[in-house]
Parts: sequence; C-alpha cells; structure tokens
Amino acid sequence: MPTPFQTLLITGAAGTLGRALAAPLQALAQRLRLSDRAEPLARITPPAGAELRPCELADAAAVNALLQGVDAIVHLGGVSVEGPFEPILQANIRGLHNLYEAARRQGTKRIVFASSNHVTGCYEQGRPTHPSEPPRPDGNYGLSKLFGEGIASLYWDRYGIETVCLRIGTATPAPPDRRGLSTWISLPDLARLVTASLTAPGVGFLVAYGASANTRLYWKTEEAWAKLGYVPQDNSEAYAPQVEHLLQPEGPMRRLQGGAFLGMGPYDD
Ligand code: 15L
Repeated sequence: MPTPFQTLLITGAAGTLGRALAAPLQALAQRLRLSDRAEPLARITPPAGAELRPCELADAAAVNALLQGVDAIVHLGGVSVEGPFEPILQANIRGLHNLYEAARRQGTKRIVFASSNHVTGCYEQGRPTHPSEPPRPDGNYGLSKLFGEGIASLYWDRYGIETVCLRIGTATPAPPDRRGLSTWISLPDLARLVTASLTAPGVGFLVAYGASANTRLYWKTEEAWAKLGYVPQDNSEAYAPQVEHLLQPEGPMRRLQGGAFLGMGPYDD
C-alpha cells in the first residue's frame, strides 16, 4: 500500500505521547522526522530510520527549516501542563505561530494539533459537552490551546491547511483517578485517533475530544469521531475498582472538568 505522506514530522517527540506514537505512525510516511528540544531528544530511542531534529519552537527560523519537505505534522510540542505564562507564551503561542507560518511557506497539507480538554476545563464534570460549545479554558495552558485552535481555523480559512484539533483527555497507560474514568484515552486508542486524524479525507478544520469508549465519558464528540472514522477500542471502566476512590479535594478541582489544574496558579503576583 502506498504511504500517504512523504515526510511526517512529530514535534514533542521525546514526551510521553511522542514516544508512544512514533512507531505506530511510522508506516504512514516514507520518512519520519522527530523533533523536540535537544536535551530530551538525545535521550530517546527512535524507531529505525527516523530522523532526529532538535528544535526550539520559539525560534522562527529553526521551525521554518524543520518543516522543509514536511507534508504532515503531529504537533505535540510545547509546555504540556499548567504553569506560569512566559514559558507557555514562548513554546505554545509563539511556537504555534512559527509552526503555522512555516507550514504555509513550506506547503504542509495537514496538521494534527494536540489541543487539550483544558480548553473547556471550567465546565462542570459530568456535563455533556460538545466541541462546538463556547470554550471555557481553565488556565494559561488551556488558553494557549485555545489560541492553537484559533490559528488552526485561520490557516484553514485563509491558506487551506487542514487541521484536526484533538482535545486530548488523560493519555496514560491507565486512568489515574475517578476523573480519569471519564477523561482517559488509552495509548493504543490515541494511536488510532491520530492515525485517523492524519488520513481521513477532507477534514478541513475539525475539533474532536480525544478519549476512549469510556462508560463515563461526558464529551459529546461522536460526530467528529465519525468524520474521522475513529472507533475507540478501550473503556476505562475496567479500572474503576482500583481508582474510583481517588478524588481531588472538595472544590473546583473535584467539581470542574479540568481537575487538578484548577488548583494551580495564579502565578504572576
Ligand atoms: C493535558 O492536557 C495535559 O497535557 C496532561 O498532563 C493531563 O493533565 C491531561 O490534560 C488531563 O487533563 O488529564
């Protein structure tokens, strides 16, 4: 079967998700290019044949060079947790602007953007939440992901670059607590979802939550999954006996979808 892409780039390749995705995605491209900051990238064991390209996302010229010849990107790079604004501004906001500008110049056709459930982290847990509802970010990190969804929309409307924004839930080997019984996505399901997001025809600009087929899932994302052809295979309920009793303290961290991130910050006092 011909591979859909010549060169597929994964940013944030040294992180947990990047390391889980490199091998399953390799078959989609003739060349797999893996990027991250120099120091963590030097520590990974890449699949045979993958190119390693250290890069700082805040460096526009470096990002432009990184995207040379790249026809598709899985963008996992940047700060992946809640924290002070300045590092998030550099890696997630400036970095994303650099990435989309480079994609426009270099002719990249499709981006799968690791957005986050923290774009809607201030909705109540258990409340059915549709990707088309107004965002309610829960901190600096969620806000940067909202910027990412905005730039993805702009570059589709203006320049025809397709993006699937995946509002990824809790992507871990097993759900860590009761909240995770709703928000979990298994790593094999994540590989299925990202593969579908890279290969589904005619996605344009699309927002989908990233979760497994959890009994307690409250994100109403079936329509977006159907457009992608994503059919999750796992269900967190199998872990309920081990983690159901693990709860955040009373208050916003227990009540709102973003969980522990609601207990972090403010940072700028
Ligand atoms: C995320 O977006 C984070 O990257 C990850 O560290 C988890 O906190 C996850 O969301 C979650 O909400 O469980």
